[in-house]
Amino acid sequence: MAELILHHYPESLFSEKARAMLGARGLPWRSVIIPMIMPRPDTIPLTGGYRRTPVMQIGADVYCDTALIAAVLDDKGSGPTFFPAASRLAAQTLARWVDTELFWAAVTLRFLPSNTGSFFANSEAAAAFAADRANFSQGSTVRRLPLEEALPRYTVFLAELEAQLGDRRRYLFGEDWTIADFSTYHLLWFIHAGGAMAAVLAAHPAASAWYGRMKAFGKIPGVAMTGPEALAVASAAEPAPIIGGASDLADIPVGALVDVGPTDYGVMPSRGELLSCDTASITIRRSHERTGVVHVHFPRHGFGVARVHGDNA
Ligand SMILES: N[C@@H](CCC(=O)N[C@@H](CS)C(=O)NCC(=O)O)C(=O)O
Repeated sequence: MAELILHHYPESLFSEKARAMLGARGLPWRSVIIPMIMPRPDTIPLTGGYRRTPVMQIGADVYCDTALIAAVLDDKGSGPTFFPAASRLAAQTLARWVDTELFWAAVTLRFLPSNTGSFFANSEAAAAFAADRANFSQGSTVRRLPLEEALPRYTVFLAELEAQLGDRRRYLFGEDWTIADFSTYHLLWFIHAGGAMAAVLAAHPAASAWYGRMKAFGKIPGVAMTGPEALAVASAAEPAPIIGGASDLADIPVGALVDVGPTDYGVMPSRGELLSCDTASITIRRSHERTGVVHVHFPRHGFGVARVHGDNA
């Protein structure tokens, strides 16, 4: 199997979700640390525009968004599936709610002045981050949560988590993990990384014990690789063939030039030739002088496809 290359940065919560999934399944991985803010000259050639973190690369295939990364990792390594048949819908739906709704509570809580901890090296870094994220937020369709909404959203969730785990089960849906454990874990990791809310978690013993078990998965490091080395890997590889690629979009056929991007925030799209679009994923083909031809894959849920016409092509 070609190496699993994660493009990420240490402070990124969705990267922590990917790192924990890799660790849980016992998978060796390569670690490309990207800057916390733009520019990212060794990442954008791979994605063609998408700028959210993390992305996972396997040879000349690039997987955007941890929802898709989870699906790709699920048949690799060892251990229980992230999507057990008995609780698949519940686990996926909880994971999505946590990744999109509880996420905004986590952002508010993590960036409280008392909870920012060592996130920023100095005030210049904080100002540069704010400017970068203002840019990132352009075109966003979501609302930032004020503290009076964010705090109860989290504490109510934590109380329910405690109740769910109260029968001494190991994971949210029983003795084996599901995708919901990894989504929930990375949110708690982010909120509690700042230290100021430690007492809130400590007051929930079952959730704390579960959190400790999950955190161990995120501690297994990848082997360092540089961005240029990762681009060279893409350049030397061929993308995995797309079998029976079809488009379920009424007005956009396979072969069309399209922009694909998130529909909620960080909406910067990637441009390429549509290879397939179905309920599992969207795939485009694109090329760059530093990567050769790559296939870039996105989840279907939460992403939009727009045809690029004439003058915009
Ligand atoms: N749904 C996405 C969310 C990714 C996301 O929001 N990542 C944050 C960092 S944790 C991000 O992209 N921030 C802006 C950036 O890194 O440029 C996923 O599951 O991967």
